[in-house]
Amino acid sequence: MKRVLIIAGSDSSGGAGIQADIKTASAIGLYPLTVITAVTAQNTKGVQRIHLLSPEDVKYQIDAIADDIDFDVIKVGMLGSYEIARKVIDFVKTVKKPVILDPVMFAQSGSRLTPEDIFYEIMKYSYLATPNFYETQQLTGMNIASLKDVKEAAKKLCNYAPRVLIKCGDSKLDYDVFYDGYEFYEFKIQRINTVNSHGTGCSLATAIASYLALNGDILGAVKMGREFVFNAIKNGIPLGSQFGTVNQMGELYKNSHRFYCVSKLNEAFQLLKELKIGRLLPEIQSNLVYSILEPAGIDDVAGFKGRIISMGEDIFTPSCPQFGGSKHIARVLLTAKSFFPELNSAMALRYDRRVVDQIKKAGFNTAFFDRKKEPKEVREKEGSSLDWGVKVACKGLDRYPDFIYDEGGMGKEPVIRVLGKDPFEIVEKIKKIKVFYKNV
Ligand code: PXL
Repeated sequence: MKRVLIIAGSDSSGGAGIQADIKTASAIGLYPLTVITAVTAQNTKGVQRIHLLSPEDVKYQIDAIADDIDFDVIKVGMLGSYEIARKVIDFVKTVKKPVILDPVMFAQSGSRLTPEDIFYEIMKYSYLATPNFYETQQLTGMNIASLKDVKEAAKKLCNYAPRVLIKCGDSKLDYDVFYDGYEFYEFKIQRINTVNSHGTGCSLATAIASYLALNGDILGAVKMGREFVFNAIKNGIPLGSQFGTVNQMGELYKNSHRFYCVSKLNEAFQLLKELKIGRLLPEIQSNLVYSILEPAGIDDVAGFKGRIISMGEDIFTPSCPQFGGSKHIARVLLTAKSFFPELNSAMALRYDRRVVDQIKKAGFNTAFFDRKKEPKEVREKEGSSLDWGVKVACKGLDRYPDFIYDEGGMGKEPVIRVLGKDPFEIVEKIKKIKVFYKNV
């Protein structure tokens, strides 16, 4: 496992600083070693207090690591004072490991965290510096108004650092600029409308350091780091009363859930195949879906694209399960899940009144909606019909329904929908009621 040595300050709100660095490195798969320079007391409203550790405290932490533990890359964030920077510079000029320097001057709230003249010297020992727009203006003394100005600033900064990534997300400009002393690379900024962006700068520098350690390619590391931060912003967490924080773990958890859902759907589908339930599928065919735990929409629900289809008693599917693979039954699930968050899986079956009677008799919890009562405006709005029906069926229930059925309507086949916490619960329920279809 690659290791990143992080030299940075602590942020009590957990969003930026060393907390962001640790989460970022861990999410990417590196082991974080930490040297803490300062303890800040802050929340989503601002920084209340900054306590700098003594230069000796910082040196002791550096020596403790350097004396015993190997690492692959260094990330430097908040330094706090010239004296602390001195200790860090004395260290980084002796090690032959790439240093990713985030020249942190201000917190997002505007509080000053480090005087800027510290950075000219440490930039010389860095592999890459990652100033944001304001830090770039401070460091160059320029008033930057265009992409051309950014490039000029990059050239100026490369009198100190060998490479720079100038982050323009907090300006009106549309591109971040990477300059390696030879060529410029422009990266289009994809903005997300959110207040939960605390921690982006720290996370980006650590992500770049981490990918550099893994791949050894700085341009690739910059690209991957930017994508990492984009996802962290996309998964941001509303926190406190003002600026929430990015979520470095969000995509990792989502992806591991996604993998889990797909493999479990495959397993459950094999069990369904063995049940020989071809004759239980509706005319419109069926689907079996499985949602991640906190879905944002149908793209977070896995299903079989092209549906599950029947031939005699057998069932088939033309595709592997994939996210966004189902439209109808995924929507049914998401609406039911808004009432009963424990529901994660659903499947459609052929309707027969006698089957429904037997399901009820067997003690299952059933719910019903009547398409004849569907309001005109719902009927006229494409795709809203099932949403309405499932809401009607779930409203007022104190436990989730095992089955939601309707008796059809103009051009709509009646359907029984099986619901459960996971696809295996669906398989078990179908196993129990399969015999009811034989009796009709
Ligand atoms: O994002 C810059 C930063 C770095 N380090 C610490 C911080 C912040 C911003 O708030 O608090 C400790």
